[in-house]
Amino acid sequence: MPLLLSRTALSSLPASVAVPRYEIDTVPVGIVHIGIGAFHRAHQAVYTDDALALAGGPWGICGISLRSPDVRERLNAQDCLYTVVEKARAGTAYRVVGSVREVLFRGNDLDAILARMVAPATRIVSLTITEKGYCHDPARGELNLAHPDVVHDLALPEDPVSAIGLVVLALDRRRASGAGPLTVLCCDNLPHNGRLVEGMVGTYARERDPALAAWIAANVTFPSTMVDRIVPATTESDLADVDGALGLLDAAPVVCEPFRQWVIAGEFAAGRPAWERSGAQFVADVAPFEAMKLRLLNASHSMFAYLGYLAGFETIWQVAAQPDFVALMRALMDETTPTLALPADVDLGAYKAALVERFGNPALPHRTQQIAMDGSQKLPQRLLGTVRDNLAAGRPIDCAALAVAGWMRYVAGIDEAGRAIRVSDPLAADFARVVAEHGADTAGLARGLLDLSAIFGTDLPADPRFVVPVTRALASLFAEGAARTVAAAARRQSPVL
Ligand code: CS2
Repeated sequence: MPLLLSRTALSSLPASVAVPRYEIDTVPVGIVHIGIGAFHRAHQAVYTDDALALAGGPWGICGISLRSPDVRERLNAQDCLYTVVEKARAGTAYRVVGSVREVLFRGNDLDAILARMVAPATRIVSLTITEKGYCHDPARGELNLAHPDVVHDLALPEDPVSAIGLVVLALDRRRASGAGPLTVLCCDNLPHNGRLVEGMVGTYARERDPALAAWIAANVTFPSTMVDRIVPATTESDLADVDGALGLLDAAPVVCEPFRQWVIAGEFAAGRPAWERSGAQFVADVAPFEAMKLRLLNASHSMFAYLGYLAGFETIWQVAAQPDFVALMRALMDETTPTLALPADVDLGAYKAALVERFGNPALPHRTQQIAMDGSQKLPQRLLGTVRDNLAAGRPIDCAALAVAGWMRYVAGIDEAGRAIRVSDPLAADFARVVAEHGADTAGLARGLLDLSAIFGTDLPADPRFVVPVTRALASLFAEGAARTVAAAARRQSPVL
């Protein structure tokens, strides 16, 4: 039986596996990260691992898991070390990351979590809790005060279940104990994510105590970030593969593409790791980069997820191997481009070409069904902002309309072979209600879904320039199926095909 990965076992790893180039034991915790899932471990923790090796500093990470003790059990058993497996077409690279120094679980470590968040040594609280973790109204970007978790936390603020509730409780205690300023760093795929979280923390804090909200405004900063790395959920076969490469058992590896990008703007109230040394870009305004990534990468991802799933493809690289789908992705990106305003040194053409290449990486199976999750929380910033900007300028929106129709067809809940689709979304009950009401009436279904104002606001459902093409595309998806609808759209968009 091979040994478990651990500090003492690091020296027995094969030379091909990179290991931390600093003394992990002596690194104090300076960052508390809420949402210690695969994405954080393959992204910010890697940047921090590099920064610790290159520049040192008190920037170990305490990871917090809100929903399940699983990661805590796995990581704590192996000194919080884990392998990042970078999979390229050309081969695989393995590195063990040491920046995570502790993992706690909300379920039974609340006191320890608060002690960490309130400690003066903690200077940054960062978050990757996915879009739905913010309990917000995605169309308006505001905290949803009627969300059950928010209602719960406002009634019992000392026992928070939401991330915002936990952060504000910790801030309140920092205020009381004089622990000093803090940076709250959102690393989720939301537009203006720093400002958004600042607004939600402010709303929640004001509900609790206006004086607390004022203290937060004076002592806490909320930089904005654009984060990018494709990190599919780890599978059993990934685990076996890593164990083979290491000659040790690793119960918590993460698998990702080689590419990574992190763009950050804004003040850090109490210092930060030398992330610029590990490749993070510090800019004056992150908004153009966020828009580029959300509206090109994530929008195409969602489009591939819904239409690709419906056409029978399990993974993104399989969808990206279909010329019609790639033509449609290119057309969607071209449709989106006039809404973007990037600094002159950003080569958008190269960025778009790289996206097609990245999606096509067959070494990295990324399930369409994984990306299809939580569409209600994703559509506004991925597709609907583009639609609004293009409609305002009188430009076409056909590709985005087809992507939205793909989402509608998917949440209708039955695939093209008549099998049930497992629709995972905080608004799944609303979808089911609309589907039950309208059955096979496509226009009614489109109308019912468009009426969900948390997704579409009130402007888009009232605009025939959006409603008509979406309804038409949805009808085609039902009548012709996804593959034929995509082929026809690809032909229309690029007549040379
Ligand atoms: C994906 C993202 O699951 C999803 O919705 O679109 O997680 C995507 O892989 C990352 O944003 C890439 O940086």
